[in-house]
Amino acid sequence: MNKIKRLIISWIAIAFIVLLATTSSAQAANLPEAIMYRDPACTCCGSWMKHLQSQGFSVKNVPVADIFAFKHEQGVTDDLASCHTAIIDGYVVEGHVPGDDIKRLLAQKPDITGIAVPGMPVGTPGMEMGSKKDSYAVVSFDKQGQTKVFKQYSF
Ligand SMILES: [Cu+2]
Repeated sequence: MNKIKRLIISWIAIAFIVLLATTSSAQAANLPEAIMYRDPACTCCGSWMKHLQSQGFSVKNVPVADIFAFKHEQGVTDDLASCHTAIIDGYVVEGHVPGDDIKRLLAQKPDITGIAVPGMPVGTPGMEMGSKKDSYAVVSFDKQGQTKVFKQYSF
């Protein structure tokens, strides 16, 4: 009886591992590459990159000498600006945006330039400081300079 029980448990375990492996690889295959442009001296950019990788994105890391000139070229105003600027599937993703919001953006494909977390709020992915968390919003923006709340995080 015990032997059968153990056998069943190991079968379930194996099935679960196979399921996990196939789902995570399928997810990674469906996600477009994130190209992250950042100032060469930025360190929290690397922490955000690790967050994206943990969400299944592959990330290309591109240091840029004049990151603010690059931001302006991408339609990121000074009000929206943060440390890094990523291009993902044609969208601009500015700052410490959570991976889940990027996935929703890619699924919904709205007619906007991109989404941003302006500044560097504490507690955003890559800006963790213990239990400290700022409330913040992920905002969408378009070429006309219109911004809208895409997702509100309140703490
Ligand atoms: Cu940062």
